[in-house]
Amino acid sequence: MSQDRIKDQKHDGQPDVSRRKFLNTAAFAGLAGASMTVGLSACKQEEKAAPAAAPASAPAAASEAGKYEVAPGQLDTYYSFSSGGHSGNVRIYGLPSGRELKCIPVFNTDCLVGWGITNESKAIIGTKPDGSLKYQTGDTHHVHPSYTDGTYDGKYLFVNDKINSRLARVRLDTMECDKITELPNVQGFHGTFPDKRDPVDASINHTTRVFCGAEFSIPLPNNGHNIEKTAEYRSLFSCVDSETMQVRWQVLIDGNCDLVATSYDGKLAATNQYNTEMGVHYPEMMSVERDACLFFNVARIEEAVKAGKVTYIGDSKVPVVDGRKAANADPKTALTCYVPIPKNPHGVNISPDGKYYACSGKLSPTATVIEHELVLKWFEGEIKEPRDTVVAEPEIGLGPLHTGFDNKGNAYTTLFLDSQIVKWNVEAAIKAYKGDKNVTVVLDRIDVHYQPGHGFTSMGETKEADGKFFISDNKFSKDRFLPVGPLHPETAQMIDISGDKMKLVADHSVLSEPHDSIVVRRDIIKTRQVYNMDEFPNAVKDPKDSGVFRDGKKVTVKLTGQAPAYSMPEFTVKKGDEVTIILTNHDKVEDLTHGFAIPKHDINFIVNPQETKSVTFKADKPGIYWCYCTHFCHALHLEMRSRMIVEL
Ligand code: K7E
Ligand code: CUA
Ligand code: CA
Repeated sequence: MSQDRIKDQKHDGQPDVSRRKFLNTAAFAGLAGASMTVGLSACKQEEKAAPAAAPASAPAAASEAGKYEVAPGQLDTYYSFSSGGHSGNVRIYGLPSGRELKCIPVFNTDCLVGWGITNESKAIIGTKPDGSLKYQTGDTHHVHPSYTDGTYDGKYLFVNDKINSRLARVRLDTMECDKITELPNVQGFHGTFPDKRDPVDASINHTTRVFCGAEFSIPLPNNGHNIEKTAEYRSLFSCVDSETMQVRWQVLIDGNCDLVATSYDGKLAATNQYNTEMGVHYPEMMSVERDACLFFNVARIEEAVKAGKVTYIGDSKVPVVDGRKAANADPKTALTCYVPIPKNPHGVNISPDGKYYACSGKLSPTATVIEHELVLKWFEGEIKEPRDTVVAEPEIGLGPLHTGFDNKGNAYTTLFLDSQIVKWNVEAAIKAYKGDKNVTVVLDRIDVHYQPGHGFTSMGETKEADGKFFISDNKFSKDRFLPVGPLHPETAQMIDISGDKMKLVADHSVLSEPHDSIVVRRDIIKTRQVYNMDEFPNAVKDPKDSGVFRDGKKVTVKLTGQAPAYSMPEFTVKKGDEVTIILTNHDKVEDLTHGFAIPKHDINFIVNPQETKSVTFKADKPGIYWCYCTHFCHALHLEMRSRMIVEL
């Protein structure tokens, strides 16, 4: 694959017409073994009947070009919130323009704002006993905002960290992370989704739970014992309280979790499982023809927790219920339902009408459609086999991963191996599954550039799906942008899905390496322009309160900033002091941020209007240090300084 990549690389600005050979499907067929070959040929037959692919990198017609333009001074109609992958952050860009708006540091450190440097951010990320950060890395895949009654309420955004098994919450009024929770006994925390309303208390119609799937199975507890008993490795599915961010409960399961979806009535959470084999090496993980989509009956799980039918793992105080297959054979009492799905499925997404889950085959060219009502009926004992909840399984193309929906009953699935987006109709697929030969299931295909991972539609994960845009988050961009060395950006390609045919209308470059995004109507997001000084218990409310306050070796320096000066032009500490600087920004003007950097002490952070931040460090180098404002704020920005004197 890497050789192909080098061979195909072009630096002459010409589109590479052979681009679809880039990751050629034959290589993947070899990897996936016999069953993939079956899948391949099956799909090739279907391909003939399907509408032809759009021409390679067809530019939008000239008359169309202005249609998607956001003119200078105009604002975008959507926010896109995007995970940063192993950058550990969350990004925000505007749509349709693709304008980059912000990077929110979450699990990473970021000296733009001082994330991981200020005491306040360190307390959120978590520290070791010596005050240093417990973790400095993260891998964000899935971002989802809080819901009220099936649509976004603009309150929070939740995002996972796959590396260190943490869930973070971002406040949407300030677009800053305010809490991080580590999940006990979990490795490879991948999919996450908040509930869309409270399933237990019908009077509550907003997000109260955030569900978290663990991808990797481990010995439980993972303490050095039972390392070779790989058949006993297990995963946990966790539920976190959206307000307290405490882990409420966990479910012990067979197989693994990958992505997570929640139903609109709050009754079920779902996760796709690619490793029902519970294999340790990938050939084992591909050994069975069907894996599963696993459903959790939220109300029953919470009843079991209440009734004390729980265990505890290791030192964890989180109650764990048994969701393994053998313990849940009787549907009428089952906490979990394992619906068989071909093969190593990836992605589970629910349609905006709340009726269907789509689970893509990844190594099977199919998407499996499961009906929500039928899963509920299985839990009532009215349906015998979990597989009988499947109402369609259309062949859609090679390497299907994630599905977005419009408001007309159509699904749009990313095809990683085909480098395409396929549009298919859900009701038509259901009819075809029942034997109707006169329906057209696959309505359109379009090439994307290249190898799409996630795909999502505007408002498509809410009941307000509007069918305007589909964004294809492609894993490879190769020749689409100016070359910037061996590490390429990714492409978020914007496709207009409002008509019968999909239209590729923009290539947005995105920094490596987003996994998932959501497209949110701008009227839902209500941000604050400035902070409220009263919210910071340590605020230096009056410049007259500034000063150096000593308590033995501990020194607190209270400062305010107002363009173009800090309240103290200089301050003195002694060598060996542990210095805490508290800085309050007294400017009230929107967008008037100040910075504070201390040379040779590795200190760098900002304070936004009316905000207070603090840092603590050791003053161990005698001398003078010009603390200066890093953030351009005023004509006298360069003059905005304070002299720190560290006496011998
Ligand atoms: Cu498909 Cu983390 Cu959603 Cu990446 S996962 S593509
Ligand atoms: Cu204050 Cu620049
Ligand atoms: Ca498998």
